Amino acid sequence: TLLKSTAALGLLGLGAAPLFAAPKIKPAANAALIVVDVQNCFIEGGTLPVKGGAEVVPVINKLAEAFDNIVVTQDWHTPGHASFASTHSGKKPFETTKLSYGNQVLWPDHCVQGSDDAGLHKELKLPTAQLIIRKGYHKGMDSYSAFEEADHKTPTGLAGYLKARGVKTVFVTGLATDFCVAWTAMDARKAGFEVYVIEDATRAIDLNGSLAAAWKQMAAKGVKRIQSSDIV
Ligand code: VGL
Ligand code: ZN
Repeated sequence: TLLKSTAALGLLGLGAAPLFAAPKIKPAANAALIVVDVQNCFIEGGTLPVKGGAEVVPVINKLAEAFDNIVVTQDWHTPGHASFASTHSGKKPFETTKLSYGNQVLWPDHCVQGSDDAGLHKELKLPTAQLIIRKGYHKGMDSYSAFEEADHKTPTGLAGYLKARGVKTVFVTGLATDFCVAWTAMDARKAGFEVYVIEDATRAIDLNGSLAAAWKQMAAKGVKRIQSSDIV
């Protein structure tokens, strides 16, 4: 039986880890949790709701207890932002257009600077978070990534901040898996960090297969895909 064989493993000294416990990853002191865009705009009732978006909040609150360093991001657009469909005549949300830096998906107006819609979800509890980084604030350019804007040149300063604080590993959570989480995770790799995405602490938009594509691209760049149960 299973019980007998596990007991036998124990006798053989092969059962050093507690029986049936999930393998644990313990975030080191030089790790940071990045909480991407858990804002009202991306939650049901907001301007660009992500299905199940609110479900990440309790997962992230629990994960936060395991981290000394936490960085929070906010999508923070000007009115009339270049990523808004309403800015481009004849364009509808979820269509694409070509901007100076490349293709841009056009979104409903969302996360406008200073609006309640752009506020952090009120049940997010991150008392030890020390930095809020806002992105997408240049009117003519989007920024899915918390590290650099869509021209792949303009830095937000996050890589420098993390390096100055001795951070080597980042764990990325939040919204949306296939846009801001994925771009943040891939740019973190590019900046030289070890990177984990905690899948059940994210939810996706999944536009035309974007979720599967994002996981594939992240894997190709060495981003590790884990679950919150691997940590807490
Ligand atoms: C995001 C679409 C537009 C995100 C931001 O946070 O993933 N997605 N702006
Ligand atoms: Zn946006």
